[in-house]
Amino acid sequence: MSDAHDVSRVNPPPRITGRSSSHFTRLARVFALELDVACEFAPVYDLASLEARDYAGNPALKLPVLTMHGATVFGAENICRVLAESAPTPRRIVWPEDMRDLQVRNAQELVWHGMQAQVQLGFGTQIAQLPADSIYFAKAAAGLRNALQWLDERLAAVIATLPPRDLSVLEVSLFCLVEHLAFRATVPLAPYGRLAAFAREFGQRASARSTAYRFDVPSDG
Ligand SMILES: N[C@@H](CCC(=O)N[C@@H](CS)C(=O)NCC(=O)O)C(=O)O
Repeated sequence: MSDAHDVSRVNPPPRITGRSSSHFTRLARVFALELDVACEFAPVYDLASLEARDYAGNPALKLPVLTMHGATVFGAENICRVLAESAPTPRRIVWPEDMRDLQVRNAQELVWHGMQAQVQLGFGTQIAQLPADSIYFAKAAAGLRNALQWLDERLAAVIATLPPRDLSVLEVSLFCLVEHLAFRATVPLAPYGRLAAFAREFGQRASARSTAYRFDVPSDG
C-alpha cells in the first residue's frame, strides 16, 4: 500500500452527502466551491430510507451532511459555517446575523420558509404521491406563493442593503430556491420576474453552473 493511499485513509477529504436535485444540498455545494474547499460528493438515491446510516448518520434523516476531519455536520447553514472556517483564503461572507435591517431578516426567513415548503410539496406530492389537494399541501403552496410575491416585490431594496461581500447566505439560498422552483415545479415561477432575473444573474457564477440540478442515477455494479 502506498504512502499516498495511507494519507487519504487517515485524513480523507471533506465529503458532502446529499442529492444533486436538492436545494439545501446545493447551498452547501455552492459555498464549498466559492470558498475553494474541495469536497467529495456522496449522492443519496433513496429518500424513503429510514436508516440514519443512509444519511451519513443524520438522525433526522435529512440532507445535506458534511463529513470532515472525523466530524459530522448536519444542516446546510451549519455546513456553510464550517466550510468558511476551513477556507484557504478568508472571504467576506454576510451571515444571517450580520443583517441588521428587519426587512432583510424577514427576507431570509421567507427564503428558509420557501425552501422548507418546497421540501414539503416535493416530498409529499411527488415522491410520496399524496393528494396535492389536501389542505396540508394547499396551504403550503399558498404560503410559498405569498412568500415569493413578498420577496419579488422587495428584492431590489433587500439586496441593496447588504454590505460589500464575496458571498451571502441570503443570495445563495434565494438562488437555490428560485432555481429549484423551475426544476421541481410546485408553484409557477412566471409571476416572479424579478426573482427569475436575480437567479439568471447569480446563475452565471461557476459555482452555480457546476451544481445545476439533476437527478442522481446510481451506476451499475
Ligand atoms: N434544516 C435542514 C433541512 C434539509 C432538508 O429539508 N433537506 C431535504 C432535501 S432538500 C431532505 O432531507 N428531504 C428529505 C425529507 O424531508 O425526508 C437543512 O438546513 O439542511
